[in-house]
This record gives sequence, C-alpha cells and structure tokens, in this order.
Amino acid sequence: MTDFNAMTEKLVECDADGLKDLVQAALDEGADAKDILNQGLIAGMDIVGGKMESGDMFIPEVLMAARAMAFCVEILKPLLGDDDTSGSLNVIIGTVKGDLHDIGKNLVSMMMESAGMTVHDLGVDIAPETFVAQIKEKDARLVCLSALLTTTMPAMKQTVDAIVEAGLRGDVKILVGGAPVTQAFANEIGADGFAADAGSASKLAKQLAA
Ligand code: B1M
Repeated sequence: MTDFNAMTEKLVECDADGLKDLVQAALDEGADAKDILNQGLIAGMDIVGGKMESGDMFIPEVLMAARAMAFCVEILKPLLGDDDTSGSLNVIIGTVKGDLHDIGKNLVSMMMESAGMTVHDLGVDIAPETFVAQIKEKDARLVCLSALLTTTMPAMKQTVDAIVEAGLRGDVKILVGGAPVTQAFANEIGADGFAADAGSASKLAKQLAA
C-alpha cells in the first residue's frame, strides 16, 4: 500500500531525490496520480505552510520544497489528464500582480491543457494591463486569475476592473482561485466563477465557456 505520509515527510525535508523515488515507486505499484498529488504532495505543502507560518521553516527551505514538488508534478503531469476534452477554448492564466506563487496556477494550467484547452500561461506577478493586452492579442474567451496572498487579492479586483474599462468584459469569462479566495470574494469583485482546486477549475472553465 502506498505510504503517502512518507512523501509528505520527504517534501518537508526538501529531499527532492527521495521524494521522486517514492513518487516513482508509488506509480510503479499502480497508485493513482491524483492520490499522489493530493495525499502526498499537496498535503506535504500544507505542512510546509504551517511550518513557514510558525517560523520553523524559512524561505530558502520553502523554495526547495516547492522545487521538489514542481519536479514531481512534472512526473505526474501526463497521468493527470482529463478525458473530457473541450475543443480549442482559448484561455489566459496568470498569478496576479505582486504575487510570486505559481504551483497551484501551474496545476490549473496543466489540467486545462490536458482537457484540450489552449492555455497561454503568462506566469507570475502579472499586471492588470498585461492581462488586458494578452486578452486582445490571444483573442481569449476565458481569463484565469490566481492569488495566494491576502495582500494580492485586491489585484484580482484591479484586473477585473481593467478588463471592464478596456471594454472587454462582454468578450471573456473570468475565473478566480487560490487559497485565500472564496466564492463570496469572486462575487464581490464581479468574476464569473471561483474554483477551489485545479480539477474543479478545469470543469468550471468548460461550463463557463459553453
Ligand atoms: Co508563500 N505564503 N510567501 N511562498 N507559501 C503562503 C501562501 C502562506 C499561506 C504561508 C503561511 O504563512 N502559512 C502565506 C500567505 C499568508 C496570507 O497571505 N494570508 C505566504 C507568505 C506570507 C509568503 C511571503 C510573503 C513570505 C515572505 O516573504 N515573508 C512570500 C510572498 C512572495 C510573493 O508572492 N510576493 C512568500 C513566498 C513563497 C515562496 C517563493 C518561498 C514559495 C512559492 C514558490 C512557488 O510558488 N514557486 C512559497 C510557498 C511554497 C508557500 C506555501 C507553503 C505553499 C503554496 C503552494 O504551492 N501550495 C503556502 C502555504 C500553503 O499554501 N499551505 C504559502 C500548493 C498548491 C498546489 O496549492 O497554490 O493553494 P495552491 O493551489 C491550489 C488551490 O488554491 C487552487 O488549485 C490548487 C490545487 O489544485 N488554485 C486555483 C490556485 N490557483 C487557482 C486558480 C483558479 C482556481 C483554483 O482559477 C483561476
């Protein structure tokens, strides 16, 4: 039976090689990639977050843990696909201005790509005007905004406002997410949808675009 706790421990120890070996062994044993992601990697990151908050882990270690996780997500990527493909929906995704967190955003991007969408990932720390310019350039129908900090949540509203001011609101649906974001906040800022995780984000994207 797969020992997901061992994975969370390796992640907290920032042992990328050890974690990779455990992930590979679990896959070889037939473990489900989604279970590895949720019960091993994301659960480990939650522990890292707690240690960061309590001062038991510092930024360089958190970065090492994040890199170890990203490395293993790459291994899982081809196995996390969504069979229900959705044509060539043109999507723009980015982490909002001031925010450098990208692991969750990358997972959302990955799930959407594997569901057949064309995803333009702008990266992190993306200014409202860049989102606006990219919507025009890529002729996007869906814009996905990620934020992990309470202090960058206002940048989500600024981005929605910039899209409205540019006269593009009728052309695109806006989906928001990230740990501090809620459905109530999405309603408050005038987004079309909120998703709590990457799988639901991909499903909601299809519904919004339908
Ligand atoms: Co940061 N950090 N961090 N950090 N960091 C948090 C978010 C924090 C909660 C840690 C803590 O204190 N407990 C805290 C925020 C507190 C708050 O705002 N209330 C925090 C802080 C304070 C900071 C700094 C300010 C620390 C400092 O410098 N003093 C700093 C800010 C830098 C900046 O952005 N300007 C900082 C820096 C960093 C690192 C660079 C070291 C690193 C990021 C590396 C990277 O992303 N490449 C880092 C990390 C790794 C974390 C934690 C530990 C893990 C985040 C993560 O990747 N989780 C995090 C604590 C935690 O979350 N438990 C923390 C795993 C990932 C899969 O989950 O991103 O939530 P998540 O994504 C989920 C969902 O939210 C959802 O789908 C994913 C799951 O399927 N989702 C979406 C995400 N985006 C979505 C978009 C959608 C839909 C769903 O639609 C568009």
